[in-house]
Amino acid sequence: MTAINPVTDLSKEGEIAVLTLNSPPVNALSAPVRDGLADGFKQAIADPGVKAIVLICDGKTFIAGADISEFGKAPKGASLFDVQAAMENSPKPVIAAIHGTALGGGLEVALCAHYRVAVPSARCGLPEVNIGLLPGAGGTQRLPRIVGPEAALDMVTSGKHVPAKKCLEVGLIDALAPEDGLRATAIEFARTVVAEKKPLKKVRENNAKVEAARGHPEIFADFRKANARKFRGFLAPEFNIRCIEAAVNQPFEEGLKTERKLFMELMTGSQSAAQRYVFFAERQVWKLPDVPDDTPEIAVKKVGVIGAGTMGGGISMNFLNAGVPVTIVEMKQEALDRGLSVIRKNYENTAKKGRMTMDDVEKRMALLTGTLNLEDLADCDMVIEAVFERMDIKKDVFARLDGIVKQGAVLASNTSYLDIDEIASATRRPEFVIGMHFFSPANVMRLLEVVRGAKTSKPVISTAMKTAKRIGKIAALVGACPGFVGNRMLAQRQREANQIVMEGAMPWDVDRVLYDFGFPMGPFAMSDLAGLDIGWVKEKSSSSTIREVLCEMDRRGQKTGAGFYDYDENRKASPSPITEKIIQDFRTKSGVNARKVSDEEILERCIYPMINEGAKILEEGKAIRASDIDIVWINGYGWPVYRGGPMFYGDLIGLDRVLARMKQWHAEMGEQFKPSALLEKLVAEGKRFQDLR
Ligand code: T1G
Repeated sequence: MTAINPVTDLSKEGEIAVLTLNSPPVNALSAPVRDGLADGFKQAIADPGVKAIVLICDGKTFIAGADISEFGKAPKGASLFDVQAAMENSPKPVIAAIHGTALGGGLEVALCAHYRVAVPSARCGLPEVNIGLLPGAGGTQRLPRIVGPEAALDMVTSGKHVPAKKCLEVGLIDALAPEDGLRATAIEFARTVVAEKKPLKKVRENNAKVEAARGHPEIFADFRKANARKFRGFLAPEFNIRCIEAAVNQPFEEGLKTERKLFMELMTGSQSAAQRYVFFAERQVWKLPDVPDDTPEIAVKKVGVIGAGTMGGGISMNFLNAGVPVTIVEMKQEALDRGLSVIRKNYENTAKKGRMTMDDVEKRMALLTGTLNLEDLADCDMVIEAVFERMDIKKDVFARLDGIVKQGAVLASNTSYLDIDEIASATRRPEFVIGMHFFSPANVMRLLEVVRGAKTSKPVISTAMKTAKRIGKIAALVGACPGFVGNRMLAQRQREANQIVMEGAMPWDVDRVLYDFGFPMGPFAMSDLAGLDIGWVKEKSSSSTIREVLCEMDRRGQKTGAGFYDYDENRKASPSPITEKIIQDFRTKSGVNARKVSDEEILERCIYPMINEGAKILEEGKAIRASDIDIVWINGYGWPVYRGGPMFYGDLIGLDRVLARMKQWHAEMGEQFKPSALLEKLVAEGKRFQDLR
């Protein structure tokens, strides 16, 4: 065995050379890996004793793509294209042996081999679209030549990881190897290719499928139409489609040029920069500076949920989906029955859509127990309370839990706003109390805000975070403060959205600006969806806000067919002349002279105070890092991922610009715009949130 470089070895099994990469964690195509491949292939091809070459990786996976951390930096090392050319034009058969994931540049390298062998658990994909890019090493030209343009469109715009068995069916791989026999099988395969003088298959010459699609532009028109809503705002999906179009309509080399040009446009753009930032932010969020990974964890084998309403039901489903038994508690039999039947109905609907079997439904329901007795939670390892959002009720529940649940169990509250420390003070074990703030619908929304109290212990924090990962959530650890991270910043936006309407804009103007920015829905349409009467008490209503006036007129949102908007029978929203009149009357009553509020001002007034509040959250230590705040907003509040999150966006547009506006509004409109000290400091030092470590 010869060490080509620290991450590449070359060994020989008789006449078969085996080039082995070993660059943890995922054998990404870093400069050393590219150098190793270039030198390794050169040596193997030049070695007269070598008749074929097997490329294989040590560690948990085959090459998982280009090294994303190298993007945007000065290029070093061998060119990937040269490595691919050496493989494809090798006079000796090259076989790629795949385990784990062959993704992005990794699959593109494998597609330059003449044959591919994989273990059944392997998966292949071109997920570059998930980081705002496209396969930039020939993937958009070679993939459709194997799987056809339609399947290629689906793979490059979804970024899905295709299981090896499916890859075999569609011709992406040529043979399967036993899970524990990849290396031996690949070497044997190579020997067969040599012995039987099998052709050196170059994917680039495989034109049948792309030629068959020539003259059928409807393939692309239909695909664009079918996915317009899903791809809204993103550049990368459209650029990927254009590359597949080029594969159909242009000769291979021309198609490669088109791919290169479009790749560089995305690579140098802000969307991919944002999505690459989010890629690493989603991995950073789990790293807790003062709670090391090896912190002891409480084993969670049985979970209790208090409240079988919308949140309690959704929370329970997460655990049932993960195979964890749940006992759900309600006060009244009727409410319990309703809660249990909603959970079953949700599962049955999923089964109807073919996303699970009825057997799966029954398996999950068999793990669920309903009860009216809180005492039935005594042996739970974790209890999550999802009762009415009132402090007195929460404290009463926690005081009772304290007397019932076994010592050492995690006592969690799903409060979305209230003080975790005060809730914990109702028990004699505040160190076991933590906030686990789910987002509605709790079985769908990916985000979990894990709220550490002043006394919450590290094992409890570690348990909550690891439990979040176990139930498929992305969790951000945040500090206890009103509204935590998400709702605290949301309050800034809601306040300004309402204020801007008072000053002259209409709710649908504000919603349009935020919708065009990339949010799935604006604040007023969202309020209509949630219901304008949340927290509204009819008896106490005094027409003191536009929202109160709407509720008093029974315009409580979509559910009453009218709110800020009017809704038709299909719940399609349209600006309402009634609401417009209410707002104008309200301004007159409040002595406000309406003025034209520009779209630019609407956007800045809604977003900049959020960024400023995010800075305050960081300076108070209520979030570990700025990118955690971005993870909260992207996964819990619909912030468009291609804008990286509010803190990344602040860095992108320039914190000096945000500060200047905050100072202007502070002077013009008051304390609510007081700039964060951290924001002032970063601007003074010419730094960004991303520079904070
Ligand atoms: N580059 C750099 N670092 C990477 C990486 C990559 N491609 N993939 C993973 N890591 C790091 C990650 O940050 C983490 O680091 C550790 O590896 C483990 O990752 C020319 C342009 C492979 C399915 O998009 O999807 O090729 O936090 O926690 O859950 O066309 O990682 O430990 O310090 O995610 O087991 C295309 C990205 C690149 C695949 C493994 N490839 N990676 O998941 O581990 S663009 C991708 C993944 C490209 C070419 C183009 C997943 C995984 P740390 P992890 P995992």
